[in-house]
Amino acid sequence: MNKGIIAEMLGIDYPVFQGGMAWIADAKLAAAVSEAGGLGIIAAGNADADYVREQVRKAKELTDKPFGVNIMLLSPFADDVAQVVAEEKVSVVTTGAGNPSKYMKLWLEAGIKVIPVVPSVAMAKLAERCGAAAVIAEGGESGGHIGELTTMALVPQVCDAVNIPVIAAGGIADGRGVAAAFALGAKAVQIGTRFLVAEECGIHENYKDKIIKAGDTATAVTGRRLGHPVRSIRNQFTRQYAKVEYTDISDEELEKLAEGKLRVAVQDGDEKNGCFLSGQIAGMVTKKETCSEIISSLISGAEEIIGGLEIWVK
Ligand code: TUI
Repeated sequence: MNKGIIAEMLGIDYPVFQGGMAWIADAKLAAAVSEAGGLGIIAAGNADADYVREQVRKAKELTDKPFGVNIMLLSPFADDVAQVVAEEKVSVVTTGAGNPSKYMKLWLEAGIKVIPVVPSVAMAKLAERCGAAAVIAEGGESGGHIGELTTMALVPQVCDAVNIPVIAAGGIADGRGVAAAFALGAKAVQIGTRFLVAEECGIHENYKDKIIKAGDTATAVTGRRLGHPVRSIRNQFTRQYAKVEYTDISDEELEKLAEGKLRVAVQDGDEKNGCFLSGQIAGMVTKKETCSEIISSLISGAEEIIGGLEIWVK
C-alpha cells in the first residue's frame, strides 16, 4: 500500500493515529502504537506539566519512532503543558476541545507539527491559517467531548475547505471505516475506541469488558446543557445525569455530578458511577488484541475493501 501523505510527513508506516484519550492514553499505549507503525499519542487530559513531561520521557525510552501529545485545551494546566511539549520537542501535537491559536507560534518555533481536532469548517480554516500541518475532522460518533456534525457530513466539507491534509475521526473501527474515510477525502484516520481494548491499554478490565459487551445503541450523550457534550456508555451515571440535566439544577451542581467520573471508570472500573467514554462503534469492538494486530487488521481490511470497490465504478 502507498503509505500516503500523512505517513510520509510524519515518518510513520501507516496512516493510523491513536486518539489522545484523557486518563487512558499513556506512554505505554502511545509507544506500542508507534512501535506498530501508527502514531501513538499521549493524552495530557487534565494532568499537570510534570506528569506530561514524565510520560513524554517514558515514551522516548520505549520507542525511537515518532509519537504525539494531545493537549486538552479546557485543562487548567494547558498553558504549562503547552510549554513542556515545546521544551521536549515532541514530533506532533494534537489539540482538542478548543482553539489552539495562542500556542501555535511556540509550537511551530519548536519544530512541532501541530494537528488540531476540529468539529467544523470554520475551526479547520482557522487552524490552517495559524500554520497547522493537518487537521483531524472528528464527527460526533466519537467518544468523549464531541461536536455537532457527523463524520460523514464533516470530513468532505473540511476536505473541500482546506489545502492541508485531513485525518478522519469518529465512528471508525475497522477496514470498512478506514476505506470510507479515504473515500470522503481523508488521508489518514484517528481511532480511539478500538484501542481501548488493546492489550497495551492499561484501563480497568471492567472498562474493556463494557466496550466488548456494548451494542450499537450502548452510548449516550450528557453535558449538552453546559456546552460540552460528552459521549459515554449508558449506565447509572448517564441515567442520573440525564434525569437532572434539564431541571432547575445549577450549572455548578451539574458540573460536580460529572467531576472525576472518568478517573473512577478508568482506574476503579466502577460500573455504576464511572463515566465510560466510548464511541458509537463500541458494538463493533469484540475482542482484545495487541496494537500491532489492530493496525494490521485496519490496513488489510481497508485494502480489501478498496480493491473490491472497483465493481461499483466499472
Ligand atoms: O477533545 C476531545 N475529546 C475529549 S476531551 C475530554 S476531557 C473533557 N471532559 C469533560 C468535558 C470536556 C472535556 C474527553 N474527550 N475531542 C476533540 C474535540 N475537539 N472534539 C470536539 C472538539 C472541539 C470543540 C470545539 C474543538 C474545537 C472547538 O472549538 C470551539 C471554540 O470555538 O473554541
